Amino acid sequence: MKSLAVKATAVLLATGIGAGAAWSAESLQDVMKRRGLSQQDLMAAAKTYTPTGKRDEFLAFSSGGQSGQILVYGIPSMRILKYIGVFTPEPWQGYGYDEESKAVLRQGWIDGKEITWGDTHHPAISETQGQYDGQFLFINDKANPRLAVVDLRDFETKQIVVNPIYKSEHGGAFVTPDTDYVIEAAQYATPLENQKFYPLEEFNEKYRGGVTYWKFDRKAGRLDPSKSFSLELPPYSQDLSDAGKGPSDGWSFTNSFCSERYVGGIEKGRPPYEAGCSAKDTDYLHVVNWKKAAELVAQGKAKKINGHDVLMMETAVKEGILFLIPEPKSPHGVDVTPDGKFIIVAGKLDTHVSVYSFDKIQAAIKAGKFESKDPYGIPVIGMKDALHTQVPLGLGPLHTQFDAKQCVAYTSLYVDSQVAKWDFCEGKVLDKISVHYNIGHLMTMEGDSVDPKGRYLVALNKLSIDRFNPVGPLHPQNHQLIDISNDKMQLLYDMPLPLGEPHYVVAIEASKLKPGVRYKVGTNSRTDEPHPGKVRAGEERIERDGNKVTVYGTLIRSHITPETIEVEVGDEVTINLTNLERAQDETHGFAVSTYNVHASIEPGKSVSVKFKADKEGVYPYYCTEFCSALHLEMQGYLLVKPKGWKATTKEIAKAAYTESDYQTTLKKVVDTQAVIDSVVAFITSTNYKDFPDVVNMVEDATDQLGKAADAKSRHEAAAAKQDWEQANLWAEQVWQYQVKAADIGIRAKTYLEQNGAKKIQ
Ligand code: RUQ
Ligand code: CUA
Repeated sequence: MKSLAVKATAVLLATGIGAGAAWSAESLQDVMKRRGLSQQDLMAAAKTYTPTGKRDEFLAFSSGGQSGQILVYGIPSMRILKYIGVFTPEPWQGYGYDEESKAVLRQGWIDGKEITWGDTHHPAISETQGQYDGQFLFINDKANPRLAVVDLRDFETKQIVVNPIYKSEHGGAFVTPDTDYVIEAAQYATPLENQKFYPLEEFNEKYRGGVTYWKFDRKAGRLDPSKSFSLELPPYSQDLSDAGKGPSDGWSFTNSFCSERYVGGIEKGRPPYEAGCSAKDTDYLHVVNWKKAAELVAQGKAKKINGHDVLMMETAVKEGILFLIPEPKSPHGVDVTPDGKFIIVAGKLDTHVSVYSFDKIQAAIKAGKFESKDPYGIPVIGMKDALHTQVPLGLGPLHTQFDAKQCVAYTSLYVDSQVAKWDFCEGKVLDKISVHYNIGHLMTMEGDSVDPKGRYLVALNKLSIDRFNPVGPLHPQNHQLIDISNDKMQLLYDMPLPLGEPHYVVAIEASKLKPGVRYKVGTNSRTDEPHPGKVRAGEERIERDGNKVTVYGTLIRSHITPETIEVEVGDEVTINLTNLERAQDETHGFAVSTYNVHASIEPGKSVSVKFKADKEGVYPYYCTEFCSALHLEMQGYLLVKPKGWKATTKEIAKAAYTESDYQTTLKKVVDTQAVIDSVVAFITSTNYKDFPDVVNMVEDATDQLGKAADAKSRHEAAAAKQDWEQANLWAEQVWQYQVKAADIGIRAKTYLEQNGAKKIQ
């Protein structure tokens, strides 16, 4: 070891590289000195560094803010694993460039208009009995009131729904403990009827807020608009929401700001919104019995607005399912404790967090003890009758998350740029840590479920100012990882995120996720149904019906079938493609020059791309993923011919191959077969059948080799006729099949060696 290091140093010095710094001989102390690292830094590094091949304990799903996407990263390594296209196109995954995903994005068009961005805020993982179950993910779009469903079996967006009565929303997505409903609350009040104008002078009478309960059909994996409903609410700028759990299951809680119902108009000399909307010392927490609301809707007590069931305030008040409680002051987050007993409201413009007791709220409701009614007749429960305690935490408290330890909560302090650790049972502060800078949300592991896992906290900071190398006036966002396993919090890591303001993040134990590695052959991944354009090997074809040309093609290393598509100018072309691979991670891409279509086709998936061949010419198409050594050769031509073009009698030019070329190729085939035989001997000498991944690879390899027989008879027939061009090329094709089989076989062999396969003979 030492002599190697010495040698390496000698080489470096001799070549003049790194003169003066003997890199390879550095000790840990040397590195600490050179990089200016403290013992504390080393500790942080040891807690986050994840060596090659090792995986993370938790996966985080982060809102991608204005990108309309979701980011997936690992904790504690903070390595980004995926961007999921949700409300906006994502080219790598073909999202928005193939027909199946376009159909999902089209669900999110509003009033017939395509919306090409989203303001994603709050992701939520589906729950079973209040525990994250790792099956589905929901996220909202504030600007264009929409909600999306992502299936965590393949991390793909399956559905987008548009809220039928709002023009913006913020308080979503929050799930009820069994994911019966996904909650989405409005933000800026507007008339609920679509495309209806009322002047601002009629704000109090005609403008409304609300909260929507989207019914989730878990079996279908989709939201069911026909069974979803909303509750009409006053124009109080509803903000965040949370669902009750345990004793408070069946209830939901929604904050508000600007319950002043102030209408600005600075250009007309009126004081601005910010002054008028924060003038009062309190706003209202909305307390809703959603279980009872659902029953009332089922009994036909809702009114249809824009074809959607809306339970009007009048009905809600009469039926006793809607209450208000004052809360200080322009509050932001509302978070139900894991035991479901308390509701924590963070003050934003007030230094306190207010801890409301669900028991006390229920007692007041039972006793009919209300301090007043709001202008819409909604009973108001006195603050002191509902409060458990109030704790002064600091400036700008926004959001709260929970620890695995009883009664321990963490609240973000936006103005102070700190995280406060505190006890919500006793009402006392335990610790504080500074973050950089202006923290918005914060997130602990499964920290909004009934069973938080503790361990780590991520601070989602709005500003990063000087934390990273400057990249122009627009700075990255900063997710800071904090160790919360001890009494004192320790800052571990800064992760810059180069995507629009990431609002909220949720993190789940990685072991709870069970994503697939391939689809059943011929699956439309966006509907989970068999794809009408799917074909198996040997069934590829091109059909014409009038000016409609439909291609039924396949992809497998390293060719696209068909390799030529001939159409006429003006034809409407649909290309269906099925990836026939079984091996893990053998994705092929598909693109046609200048027609703006792209697809990512994972093993088993079928997709289609569609375009009008409106330009005469020659357009290469090819695979866009580096899928094998012959990836670049995974190509073909779309020939767009002028109308009435007569086929040429000329043949494609031949290459001058000789008999000796043919013999050389045959020798290559024999040598390669020897390699394959030795790999096969190794694999079959082990218990490889215990490794499903290897079984799949072996099947793929056998498939490839199986095709060689046909190529072999072709080269032998050509050789008999002394057609050395055909003989040599078909022999080459035999070799291509062998190379692919050997490639997969070697992957399988490596996999077995690395995963402890046992010899069985
Ligand atoms: S919000 S920084 Cu959109 Cu969740 Cu609070
Ligand atoms: Cu398939 Cu590259």
